[in-house]
Amino acid sequence: MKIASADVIVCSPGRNFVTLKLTTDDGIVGYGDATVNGRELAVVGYLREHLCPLLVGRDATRINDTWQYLYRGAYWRRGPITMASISAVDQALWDVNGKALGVPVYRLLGGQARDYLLTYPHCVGQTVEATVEAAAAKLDEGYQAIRVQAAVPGLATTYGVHVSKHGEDAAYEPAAGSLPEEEEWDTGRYLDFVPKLIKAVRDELGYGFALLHDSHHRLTPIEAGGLGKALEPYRMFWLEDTTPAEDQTAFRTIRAHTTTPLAVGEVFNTVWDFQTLITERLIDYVRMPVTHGGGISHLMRVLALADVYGVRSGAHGPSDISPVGMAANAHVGWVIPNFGIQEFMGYPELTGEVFKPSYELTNGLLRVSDAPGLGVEVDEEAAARYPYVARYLPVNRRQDGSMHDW
Ligand code: GCO
Ligand code: MG
Repeated sequence: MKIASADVIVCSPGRNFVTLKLTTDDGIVGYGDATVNGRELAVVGYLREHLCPLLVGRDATRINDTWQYLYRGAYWRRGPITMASISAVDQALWDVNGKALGVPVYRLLGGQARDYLLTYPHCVGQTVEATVEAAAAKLDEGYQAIRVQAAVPGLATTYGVHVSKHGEDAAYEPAAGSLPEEEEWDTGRYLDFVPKLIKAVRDELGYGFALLHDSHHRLTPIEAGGLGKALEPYRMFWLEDTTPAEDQTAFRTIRAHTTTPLAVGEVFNTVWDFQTLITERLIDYVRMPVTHGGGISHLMRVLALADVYGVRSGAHGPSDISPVGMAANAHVGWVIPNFGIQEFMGYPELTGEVFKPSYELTNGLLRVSDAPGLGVEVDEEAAARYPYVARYLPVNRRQDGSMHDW
């Protein structure tokens, strides 16, 4: 079974997605997600100009060799663009091989290890009261885990807390064609506010569910340690992305000051980003998803290392990872011993016109289907109706006008 063609589909049904399509000489089609939010066309260029020509004619059954060829064989390694591109190839090859054998990908990965995947949605609001209300509504729907974020009082804007008509975080979908929105940031106000928000959620709704919060990489190590400590009474499931992600040693300081469980890695892309964090037991959850972490093959290796050190999975699952990438996350979660939780933010309605996943989300529990491969169909005619739209994520400035970290 040889790869006969490699094509890149770029579409924007509600938001931008980059999808690699591999077709074999016997007509089997496999898909892989390569979406990098706000830098989509860089991945398109990497795939179209540099990887697709290498793929045509290769043996589609040699997933491992192709991975090594694209990673080890390249002089310029790692980085989000390279690893999302390799990931898309890897996902598409697993999809092809599952379909060729008539089995879901999870069967090729060793088979089912659990009956469902616990997921968490986003609960957001402009006030503490509105956020508690949003959280209560999700718990009523049956969710057993929730992430809460609210507008920080005194700041003109707070990332990710605008509620759009779909209940999505509209801040993730800035106006098309515009320059990045400039949001305001003040660490003191944030640190004063978050313990109050989390306390209100526990006081109003109790302790019978997993509670998560995301700091979006904006704190220093000692500030993060202090926040973790302040949140200890509220028994968080995790505190996510406290410090800028480049610095693995920052977690030594954070860990020394708090027992609040820590999650990081949604912007990581290889096992090397986790080497210190995992082997020194500095984190509790690996946020790296299949799409940005070199594919199913590479994420499985990272999670095998994590398992040795008592670290569990918690894959990134925002609406900027396509349903193909979400399915790939789900197949991995289905088979590994150290599954923790899966983020499932949800998608704009239009996304469903292009991507038809067969996984099912019921009462916050995600189940993969027995459809061959990854189990996601892509309607290319529908995709053609929604061409790419330039969109940026927002940036942050402190109140004195200087730039702040993501
Ligand atoms: C999350 C992420 C999102 C990201 C977004 C950027 O935990 O879901 O932090 O909030 O900001 O996916 O592309
Ligand atoms: Mg996050």
